[in-house]
Amino acid sequence: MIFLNLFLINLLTTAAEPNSNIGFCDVDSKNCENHVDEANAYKLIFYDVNPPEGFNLRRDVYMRFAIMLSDARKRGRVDWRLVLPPWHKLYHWRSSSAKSKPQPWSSFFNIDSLKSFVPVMELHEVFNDTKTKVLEIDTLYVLENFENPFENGVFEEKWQLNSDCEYEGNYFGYKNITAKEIVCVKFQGKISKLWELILQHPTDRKVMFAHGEIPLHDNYGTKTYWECRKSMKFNNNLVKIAKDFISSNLNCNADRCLTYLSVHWRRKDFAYSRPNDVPSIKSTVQQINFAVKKNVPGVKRIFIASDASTIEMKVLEEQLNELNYEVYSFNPSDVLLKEINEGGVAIIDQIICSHAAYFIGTHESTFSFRIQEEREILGFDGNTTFNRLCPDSGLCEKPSKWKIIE
Ligand SMILES: Nc1nc2c(ncn2[C@@H]2O[C@H](COP(=O)(O)OP(=O)(O)O)[C@@H](O)[C@H]2O)c(=O)[nH]1
Ligand SMILES: *[C@@H]1O[C@H](CO)[C@@H](O)[C@H](O)[C@H]1NC(C)=O
Ligand SMILES: *[C@@H]1O[C@H](CO)[C@@H](O)[C@H](O)[C@H]1NC(C)=O
Ligand SMILES: *[C@@H]1O[C@H](CO)[C@@H](O)[C@H](O)[C@H]1NC(C)=O
Ligand SMILES: [Mg+2]
Repeated sequence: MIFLNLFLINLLTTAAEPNSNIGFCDVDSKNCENHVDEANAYKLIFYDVNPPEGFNLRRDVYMRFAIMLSDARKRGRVDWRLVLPPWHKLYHWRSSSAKSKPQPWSSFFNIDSLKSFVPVMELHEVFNDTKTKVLEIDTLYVLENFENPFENGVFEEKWQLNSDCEYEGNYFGYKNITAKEIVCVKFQGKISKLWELILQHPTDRKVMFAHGEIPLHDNYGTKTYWECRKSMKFNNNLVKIAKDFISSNLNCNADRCLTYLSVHWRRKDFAYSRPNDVPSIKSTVQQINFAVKKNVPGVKRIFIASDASTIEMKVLEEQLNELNYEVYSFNPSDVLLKEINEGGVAIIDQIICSHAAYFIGTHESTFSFRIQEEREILGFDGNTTFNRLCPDSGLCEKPSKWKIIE
């Protein structure tokens, strides 16, 4: 009962806040025809990720923030919106179209679906509601790791203000964003602990976190985790391109296909930074052949998703052809590549891998992890999903099974 009272008080005090804006029209009410100035009616959380991190780790960082906000809403803290950080100059994106302009999330994801889990805003929506020439963040918290996470032998959740440091990011590639105050904070622990920081400055309306990858999930793999994960549907156009490819090349029109095996063959930085986890071409071919014979005998079509060079791909393909397999990969035309860029191509590769009868991933690649989650959502037996390419020799640890919770 005490709990319920607290809950109600919390609900009343926080729910009143957004309405303080004159002329504000409640977004949650359906009879709202005019444009809603969400950026000023709500408080905003922005975040940024360590520049070298790739697309698929960034997807996990998004989930941490989205779940943090969703959990807070359940406790009555409803006056915050999460701003989706545009995708800018990702390390793995080399083409000129991807380099030039920051990309909104709608290029890759279905925004209505993201919003069904938690209210999010694109940065351009925030800009559209900004009356000044420069968007000013009230407080930018630059998160940093503690030097020794296990001080005195234990991992303790904690944070500590730290005077000397700078924001080394570039506000998602925009010159017209600044922060009134930059605060550096050593941080370790669950993401919900960020509220302690936010509440230090109760009048702030725009708060940003740099190094959003440092705070951890409160709980990994829970029901809420999967609700959030399911809401991360891809952009409809990308889904259509992938499904058309599966239908015309891989002879399947179902969600769970029986006609092909898929492989995520991660090369580039993995091939030289983790030689003990990544097989040679010859061993890759043997492992694929063995997996087909053992698990999906009769399958002739192999789909390869990879960041390998054209030469490596050609050698792999020839060796699989010799064993009578038909090899497929998604190669967009220049025009299509310009339209969807490397990010779109990677998502199409992931979608095609997700629908295969059997999937083999790369050890500890977040690109492979996201495919495995997609397959859990599609209802595949885990035995067809949690498989990895092994090194040519030595130990080959089995991948963890992250089973869906309904
Ligand atoms: N198209 C395509 N791109 C890939 C593939 N594997 C890796 N990449 C690219 O390389 C990046 C790898 O970074 P990340 O997403 O962090 O995954 P991780 O490094 O494997 O954990 C991806 O985001 C893609 O841009 C692949 O199979 N297909
Ligand atoms: C941008 O803001 C104006 C009013 O400030 C509004 O009429 C319009 O619908 C907004 N556009 C978008 C895309 O949100
Ligand atoms: C900042 O610059 C971008 C791109 O140049 C523009 O679209 C946006 O409206 C600007 N924001 C503000 C607040 O003026
Ligand atoms: C998956 O594989 C394990 C171990 O080989 C086996 O015990 C289990 O029955 C399999 N599950 C299904 C549904 O085939
Ligand atoms: Mg990476």
